[in-house]
Amino acid sequence: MSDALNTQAAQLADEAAAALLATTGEADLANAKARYLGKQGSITALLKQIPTLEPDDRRNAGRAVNEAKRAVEAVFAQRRESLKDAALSAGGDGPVDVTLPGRSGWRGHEHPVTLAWDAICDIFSSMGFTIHEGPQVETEWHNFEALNIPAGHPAREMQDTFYIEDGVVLRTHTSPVQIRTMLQHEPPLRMICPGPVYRKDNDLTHTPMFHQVEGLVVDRNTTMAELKGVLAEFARAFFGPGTEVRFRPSYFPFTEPSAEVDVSCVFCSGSGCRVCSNTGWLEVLGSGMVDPEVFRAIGGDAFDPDEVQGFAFGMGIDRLAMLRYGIPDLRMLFENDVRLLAQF
Ligand code: 2U9
Repeated sequence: MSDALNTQAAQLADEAAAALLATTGEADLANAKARYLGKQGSITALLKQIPTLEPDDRRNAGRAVNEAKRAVEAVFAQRRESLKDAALSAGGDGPVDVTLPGRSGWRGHEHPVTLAWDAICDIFSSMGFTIHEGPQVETEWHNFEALNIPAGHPAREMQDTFYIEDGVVLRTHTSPVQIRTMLQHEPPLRMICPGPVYRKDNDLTHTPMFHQVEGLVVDRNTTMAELKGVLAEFARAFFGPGTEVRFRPSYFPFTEPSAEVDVSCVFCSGSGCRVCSNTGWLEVLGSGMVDPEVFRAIGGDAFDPDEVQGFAFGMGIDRLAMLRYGIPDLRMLFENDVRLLAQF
């Protein structure tokens, strides 16, 4: 009787091992195990027969059936590991580790020019300036004539300006927005106008489209001292409280007197480096008192140059973004390489 049980146990162990090794997945493996070792399993059935045997036979058969059981359990464990490894190396759905942190989704980033644009608008808004935008396709009158840039002026040359048709251009600066605003609003005026502008320029430091922000203040008692105060305040808010400012005489057709504004180098704090060509200063702004000819172009009584004065300024947003965020090459702003953008 015990011999028969021994033989059966050995046969079942072989059969079970083959069945377990032939399984292809976790569920399959669990079913195979249950067929042999589960409550209704065939090896379990042999175990149940042992107490019915004669005492001598019981010991023999018990050893043989338990050996078969252990062998099958070992094959089961081995097969479970190899199925797990295969699933992991196939990248398939191996066992899920619920303690792993979730993968965050891809989020977009604000472009450095947008960040600088918003920072500039915030600073001037806090000083009481309103923000205006206008058309990018402009008449020659709004873009040039009204700004004291008459026909024949070098800025109006075909090689500098994109002409759409006779008398119509892509704006070369945002100044026409101020002209349009003055035609619609009476003084006092305190405004800035950010936006894209276009010039036929394309080299290391120029792109055919770039971004400007210009400002204009018109009131009865506006002075150059206020211009200096506003721009020094802006420079400190944008580049940091330790920023120094200096004004140098300059020339623009639409302002008189005119001044260029330098800030102490944001990289070396004025001690001299490659970025500031060892001068300690960076040129960032143009400015001046509005030329009375510009007010005369607006016409009417509201902007009578004997009654009101104004100051104006202009700067390149792209250049300010490069200085603020330490971007070394202008072209990086227009390539839209996500390795750069993802840092903002
Ligand atoms: C009106 C009257 C005057 C705007 C001004 C500048 C000086 C200036 C440059 C800075 C770098 C352009 O981006 S840039 O190349 N701009 O230097 N702009 S004053 O003056 C105005 C504007 C509008 C009605």
